[in-house]
Amino acid sequence: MTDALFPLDRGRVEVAPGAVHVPGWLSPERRRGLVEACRAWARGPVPIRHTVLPGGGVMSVRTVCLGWHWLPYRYARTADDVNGAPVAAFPGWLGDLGREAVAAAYGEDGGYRPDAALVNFYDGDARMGMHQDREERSAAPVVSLSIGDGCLFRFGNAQGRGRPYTDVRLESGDLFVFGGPSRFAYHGVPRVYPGTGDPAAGLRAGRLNITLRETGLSGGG
Ligand code: MD3
Ligand code: FE
Repeated sequence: MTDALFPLDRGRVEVAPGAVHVPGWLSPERRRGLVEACRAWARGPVPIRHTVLPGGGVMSVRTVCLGWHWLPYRYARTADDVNGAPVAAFPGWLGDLGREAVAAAYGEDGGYRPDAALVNFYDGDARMGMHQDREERSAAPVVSLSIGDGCLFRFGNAQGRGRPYTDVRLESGDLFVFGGPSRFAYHGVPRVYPGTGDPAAGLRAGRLNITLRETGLSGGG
């Protein structure tokens, strides 16, 4: 089929039902703006940190949250595992970007109203093990935006951490939307490729990933 008949198909790859990859979706200007915003969010009110897991493990990724603070394994309005401060507000413009992203992936935004963002920073050695995102009380999609160094993203299945999985390389500017049957699939980042980034975006090294979520929570959680 041609792009003239199906303009929405341009550059979209449906990796699994409901899991849509749109390479290079973020314009260079938007990448720069998001890097600037992430720098400000990383400073506070809750500083970006390595999450400590209940068993004592320390995540290699550094994370800062907006709207709701994620800690293992719940959301809260205050960063109870960092400095106790109220989490920064979820900006309206980021919700608008999330709706635009869902529309780019699925052809319509489905009334998407994200209320939480997790900003993950990966240095060259950081990894994220296979996991499910299950703390949300909503089946709405997760929107993922990547900036900086490329990585290997492993998209698995909803039954367990193991095979079958699909390996996808994510690059600076890529959008991924995970909805429908893909929403509760296991996924992870087994490696980052240092030096493959996007200096024009304002990141000298490392990888940023911003995920938007609907928590389905209200009030103080
Ligand atoms: C599929 N982040 O923050 S983004 C996470 O690149 C997380 O930092 C990774 O996994 C990162 O939880 C992967 C892609 C992603 C995010 C959330 C998902 C894929 C997902 C939720 C459900 C299914
Ligand atoms: Fe995840």
